[in-house]
Amino acid sequence: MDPTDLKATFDRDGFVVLRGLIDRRDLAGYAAAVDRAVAVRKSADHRRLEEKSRYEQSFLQCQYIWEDFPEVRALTFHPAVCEVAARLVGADRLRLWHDQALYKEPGGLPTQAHQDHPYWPIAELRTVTAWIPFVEADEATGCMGYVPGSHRDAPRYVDIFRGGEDAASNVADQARFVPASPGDVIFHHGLTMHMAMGNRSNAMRRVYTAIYFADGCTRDAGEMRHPSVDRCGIKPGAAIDGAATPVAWPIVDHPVPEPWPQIDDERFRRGVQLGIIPSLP
Ligand SMILES: O=C(O)CCC(=O)C(=O)O
Repeated sequence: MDPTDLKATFDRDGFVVLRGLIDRRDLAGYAAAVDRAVAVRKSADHRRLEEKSRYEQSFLQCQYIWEDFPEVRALTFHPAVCEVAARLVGADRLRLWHDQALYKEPGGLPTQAHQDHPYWPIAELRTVTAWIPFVEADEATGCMGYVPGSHRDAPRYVDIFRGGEDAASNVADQARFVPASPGDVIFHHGLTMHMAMGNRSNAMRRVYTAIYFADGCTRDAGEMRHPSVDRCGIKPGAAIDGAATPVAWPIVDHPVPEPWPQIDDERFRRGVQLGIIPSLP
């Protein structure tokens, strides 16, 4: 897609699909690296799908895997992906907020509708997620649906973690569901309302995402905690520029992560135990 059309589509709809942005052979290597990360991170979690919470039944989630699995970095900092992301948020310099594997298990439930930005303590709205499938993402495996234009709506926090409100029931009718193939990348704005279908197939729906933001964005004034800023002591009003959120564009050498502080907090311990966050010393 022509770069001007790309930005115009993103500004109009709040999402845009780039077909074949990543070479399929390269993608197979990245997918193998992310598979290894998920296998290691999730090796201590032996629960069956039905033993998990509503949220956990929508996908296995492993965040910040670029940090403890260096071979994932070639995807996190993929030049074509980062260049498009920078263009979409109108930034000369782009930073990574965090990455994650979102593997929807066979029988996995639909991902409930939500906007992402309300989960992040970032004051400015210049954020974008790259959604990168390793398999055919379709109505059987769990493709994404986006509500066109919803990035112009006010931020609304939906507590999908506790499964309180099934916002999907209200907005699924307005969503455009977008099948995607390996090599395609779908970019969505941090305020775009989105969801995903359940996985009715017998195979894992393997997807990797990376969230980027324009360099210069600052921590908002609220009290929300988040490792991407807390780890580096970023204070409200300050630029988010710590080692947890390295520059991703223009092209840089792959960054080297800093160790995670040991936080004496039950939620943090549970996150490590379930493989959601790294157990880096
Ligand atoms: O892949 C999914 O099921 C949901 C993805 C999502 O919510 C996101 O990338 O923000």
